[in-house]
Amino acid sequence: MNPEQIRLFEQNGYLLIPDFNPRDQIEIVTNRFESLFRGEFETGLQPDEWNWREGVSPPDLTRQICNGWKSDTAIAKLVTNEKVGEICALLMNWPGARINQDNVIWKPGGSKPLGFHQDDSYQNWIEPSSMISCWMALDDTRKHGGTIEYARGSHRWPVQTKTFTFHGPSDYHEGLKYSANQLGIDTYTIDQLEVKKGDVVFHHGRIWHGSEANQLDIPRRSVVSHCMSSEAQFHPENKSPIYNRYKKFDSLLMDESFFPITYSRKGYRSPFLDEI
Ligand SMILES: O=C(O)CCC(=O)C(=O)O
Repeated sequence: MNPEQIRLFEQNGYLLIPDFNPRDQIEIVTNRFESLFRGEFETGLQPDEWNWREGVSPPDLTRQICNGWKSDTAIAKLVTNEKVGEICALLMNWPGARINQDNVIWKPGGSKPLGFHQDDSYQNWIEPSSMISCWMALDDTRKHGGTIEYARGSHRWPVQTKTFTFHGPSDYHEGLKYSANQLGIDTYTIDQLEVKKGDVVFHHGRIWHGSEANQLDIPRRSVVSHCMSSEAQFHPENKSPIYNRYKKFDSLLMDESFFPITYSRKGYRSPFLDEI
């Protein structure tokens, strides 16, 4: 990381780093997609969220799994990479980084969009309630192929508490337009990224982002490592209906088994990660 990269992240709210993940690792991960979405889990554990199931869910919806790292060691190696944690901590000025959750996303040709949102709108169950994410391309991406889009600089807008349809909305920019209107912002720029497989994009938890329908006949797959501060704790009152399952009765501390520390400036990393 050099000062120019940090400046770009601060200015735009996202930072592209080309050729980050090796091609052989990507191939192993993409080869797991079909079995994962069929419900065949290498580790024997179901992911925390599984929003698309073969033979059950509409074929034109984007397929998403959250916390695939618990179900598959190839996903785990990608999302818990120490370097990812280090860059997240550096860009957010945190003492370290830990996994909040991951996403495994598969947009086959013809699939519907994912609605624009700010990741931090969903983070009121943690303190500090902010995230940074490493979005990892597993395919080359193109305009009209459902690539990731960012509203440049919108990480400086406040967190929107109203939420909008995420899977297959009729207007995937609805939330962004609503917020801009509330804030009196007339113009903004949307960057539709055309990246290569292996490239990654670090994005701020407050940047507005989403992706268009995939109008091409090639898939667009990605894995996202969503990170929070290594010192994040559960919020004393607000709850996540899914992730507060992992909160102990008498403590706000997060257990590393479920929210592993991938990097810390002190040199600590959850030891089990290097045994995966
Ligand atoms: O990959 C996409 O289309 C959306 C990803 C996303 O919402 C995220 O990384 O937070």
